[in-house]
Amino acid sequence: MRFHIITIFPEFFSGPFEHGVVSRAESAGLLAIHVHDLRNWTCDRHRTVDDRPFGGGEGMLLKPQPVFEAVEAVLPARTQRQKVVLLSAQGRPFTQRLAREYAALDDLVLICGRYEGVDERVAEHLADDEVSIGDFVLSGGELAAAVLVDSVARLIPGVLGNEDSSRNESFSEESEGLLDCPQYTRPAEFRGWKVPEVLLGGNHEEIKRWRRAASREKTERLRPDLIASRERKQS
Ligand code: 9D3
Repeated sequence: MRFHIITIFPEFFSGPFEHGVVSRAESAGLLAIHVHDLRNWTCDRHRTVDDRPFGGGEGMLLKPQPVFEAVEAVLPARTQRQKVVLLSAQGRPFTQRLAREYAALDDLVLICGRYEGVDERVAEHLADDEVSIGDFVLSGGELAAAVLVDSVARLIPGVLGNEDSSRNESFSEESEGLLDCPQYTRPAEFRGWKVPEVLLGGNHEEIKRWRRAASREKTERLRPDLIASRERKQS
């Protein structure tokens, strides 16, 4: 699978993908990451990528022409296995489901928003999806693109060492929409805090029951929204 990142800060991406899972997958030829400088598709002497919003308002917007030409250069024609995604604060929430969908593609083009935003014609007529990584304000789409690449890359068959990508699916079904249970390693007592007794014994039925209850308790406490969505799915 090929990732293409369109950005005004290409240097940003020399760090995040040099380590760990993504770097190993790239060396193994399972994926490629191509970073493109949006300014390569500007026409003026100052290599201008932004302009003022019609109707007035604070700040600047990414203008459409360099973004359209960059995407058209990277994907001259678009197949069903190629997608263009605009990363923006107004996008639809990125989820594991979307990560799984993207992991099946040949090419994924990521447009990193900047300034106060991007001319809406990019979302309307160029991008297949407009995606946000959460309800908080970033300074631009670059960090969001790095997050998205990491989460999609680890789902590409072969990347995690598990050839059948179904393991991820069975995992998410096994977990039944709950958070992972609390886990502990040695020592059995640290600064007076003891590891739950049941985990030290070898009763695997009892451990399984404890883990399920602990998952549920932690999910209720930290992610009540997940409990509510599970209950909606059951009824
Ligand atoms: C604070 C400025 N804004 C309100 C007037 C809107 C705004 C514009 C541009 C907020 C953020 C940004 C830049 N963010 C992104 O490009 C972005 C983003 C994000 O901010 N949060 C979560 N996911 C993403 S993906 C791209």
